[in-house]
Amino acid sequence: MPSLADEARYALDTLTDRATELFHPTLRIGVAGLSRAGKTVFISALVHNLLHGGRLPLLEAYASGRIGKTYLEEQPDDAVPRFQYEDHVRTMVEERLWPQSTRAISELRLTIEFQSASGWSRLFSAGRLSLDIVDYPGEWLLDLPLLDKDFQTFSAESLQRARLPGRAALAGPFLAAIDALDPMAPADEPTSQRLAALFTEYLRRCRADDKALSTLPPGRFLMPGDLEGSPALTFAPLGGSSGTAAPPRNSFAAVHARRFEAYKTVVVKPFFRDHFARLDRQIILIDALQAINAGPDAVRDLEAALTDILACFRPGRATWLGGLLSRRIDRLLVAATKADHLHRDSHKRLEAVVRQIVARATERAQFSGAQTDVVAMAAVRATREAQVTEGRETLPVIVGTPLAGERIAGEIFDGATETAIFPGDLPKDPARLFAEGADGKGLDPLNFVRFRPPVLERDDRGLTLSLPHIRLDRALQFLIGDRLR
Ligand SMILES: Nc1nc2c(ncn2[C@@H]2O[C@H](COP(=O)(O)OP(=O)(O)OP(=O)(O)O)[C@@H](O)[C@H]2O)c(=O)[nH]1
Ligand SMILES: [Mg+2]
Repeated sequence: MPSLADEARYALDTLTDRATELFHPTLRIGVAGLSRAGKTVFISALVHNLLHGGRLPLLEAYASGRIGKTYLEEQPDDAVPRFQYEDHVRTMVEERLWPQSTRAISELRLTIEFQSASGWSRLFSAGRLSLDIVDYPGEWLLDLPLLDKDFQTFSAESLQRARLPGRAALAGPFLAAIDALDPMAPADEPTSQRLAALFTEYLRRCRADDKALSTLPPGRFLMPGDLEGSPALTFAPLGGSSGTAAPPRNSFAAVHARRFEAYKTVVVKPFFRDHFARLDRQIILIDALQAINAGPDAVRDLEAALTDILACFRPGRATWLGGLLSRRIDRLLVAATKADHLHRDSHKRLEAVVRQIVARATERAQFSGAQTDVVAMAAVRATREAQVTEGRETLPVIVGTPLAGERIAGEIFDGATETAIFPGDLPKDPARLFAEGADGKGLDPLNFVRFRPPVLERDDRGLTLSLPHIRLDRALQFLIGDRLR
């Protein structure tokens, strides 16, 4: 349960936010996704398209010509790193490379001036809406459920998952160490460090590209930052004790339990208070294609991660989170990015897969409340579509410039040559991607290479046009459209 002081502080924060909101309408949008999901590219493309008059026919206010000036402004939080928009765009547009991985939270304020659609509101003043866009790792979201768990529950759940078929092989050395340990024995630091290192290594292996399993908490173990080596990050889930007696002081069980609580205090609660509890809208980016390609284990795992995430957005009243979440997120979008890796014919199927993953997660998390939608999109479209005729067959292909070093069927690309690739099809029936016990047999793996960002076209005056995308405008309409009326 939260302490009274905590609660008073959150209430005050919310009040302050609301008061400012009266004079200066703002919308705080959280952009989350596991690492490499496409957050940085998404935010950069969104801002670039709004600033540079991109093609956004599905954003109603924009299509009907009601958007006036759009500009970047000083962000509201002085202690949060600024989202380095200009650098990211320069990398993509000038170097045609993708931005560097960003491992922490960052923020950017974009202000939109618009004409209200109703004559009545227009009478008073032109509308103005500031978007505070917050980029934060999805790993931090997965930590939130820890707030309602004690060390024993955390341990039991973690070990149970580690023994699942898809993970057991990756967890081997860690599980062996846990099985050999007596949690009631007096703790010693080298052993604790070794257990934490084995546990971290197991979490890291799950994230490796070919496995594509979703991350398990604690999220900060894979991105420790300046907490690296601190006690709050030097623990591991332990096997159960025999009997119910409290573990002896200074035993492994007692020390690790204390550190687990410290992790919640120094890592999870500040994130919740300073960032999560202040969001109005949320987009969750998922790399569904990577999971699909890795097989049913990875797809089910992604679904489990989404279930945990959705539970954070609608926690029960009696829980730590539920007691404090006064400002509820009212719109939540789950977006599969990188749809430009598929031909248009498969986009609807990709969306169907994501819809199914989200539906199952929603049901399991007993999530309701926020308006939810899903979209298959590409924040930056790196390919175009074409047809290739082989003998009598015509194949739908995508054309782009693979990054230097990418390979398909033994061919290694040089980063300069344009290539047509037949990406393959998603199955008509999404259920095939989940099939329990299946290893994806019968499904041809999709052909993936990472492409370079596209060459930007120039208009008559030689100005570069905005970054091309797929359905970014639909995502925007869902996230902010109602506030531009
Ligand atoms: N083709 C294509 N590739 C994309 C797109 N978005 C992201 N990518 C690829 O995905 C990679 C990761 O994208 P980022 O935006 O850096 O992902 P992130 O979620 O910010 O990752 P971290 O900062 O590491 O957490 C990029 O380097 C691209 O290779 C897209 O819209 N189209
Ligand atoms: Mg990033």
